[in-house]
Amino acid sequence: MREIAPGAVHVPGWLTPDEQRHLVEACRAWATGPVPIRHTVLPRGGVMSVRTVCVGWHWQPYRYTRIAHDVNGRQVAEFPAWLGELGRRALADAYGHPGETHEPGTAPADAYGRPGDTYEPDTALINFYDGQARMGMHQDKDEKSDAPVVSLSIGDRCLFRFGNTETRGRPYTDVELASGDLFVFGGPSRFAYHGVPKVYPGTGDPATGLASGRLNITMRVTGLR
Ligand code: MD3
Ligand code: FE
Repeated sequence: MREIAPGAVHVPGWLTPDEQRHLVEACRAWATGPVPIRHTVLPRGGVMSVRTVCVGWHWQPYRYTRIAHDVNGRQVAEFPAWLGELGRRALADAYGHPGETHEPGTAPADAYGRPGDTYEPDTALINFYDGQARMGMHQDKDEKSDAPVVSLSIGDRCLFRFGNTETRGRPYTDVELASGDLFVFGGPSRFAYHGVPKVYPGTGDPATGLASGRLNITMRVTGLR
């Protein structure tokens, strides 16, 4: 466990192999529909190199809707209760369990005094990276809530770049993310720039169910209803 910046906690190897297989299976099912996985088209005509499918709420740049107007006009799959529980467990493990005592000043400064208890993510964005896919430095600002983001990585390793809240550029910290890693971004890290400059093909274990590529699942609270 490593705190990269205040509220940004990396927990390597958090998911068990069974949990990774279960998530891969769930993502594979969501990728087929009701709204199939696709390359998101940006408002100015660019096409993202990652492929994305959403549950709970559909993200398109730069808003959340229930209906995937930019794909097939269908409503996205419902956000499953089991995924919310995984999110609460992730927050509790990254930020400390209820009743656990912290050294003064080590608990992140956010609304989660008993971390995880009240966290209710209502959307997950599932990104699939082939060997060429990248994600440029960006902030996630379409959510109307400052609740933490929970990120789970499965498959090939990648280079993850975690920046600052002011600019796309330096200072940033580069971290390698591997299959099973958990990353939580809350408090002052919630609105930091971040991106994925590189994936390392052939570094994943096919036993996860992913023969190649990288899967990233992020849970968020949209603040919408
Ligand atoms: C920090 N995904 O979906 S995960 C994204 O690996 C996104 O697919 C990358 O950036 C991926 O928006 C990075 C880590 C991550 C995700 C969301 C964040 C870091 C974040 C939101 C706020 C701050
Ligand atoms: Fe992001």
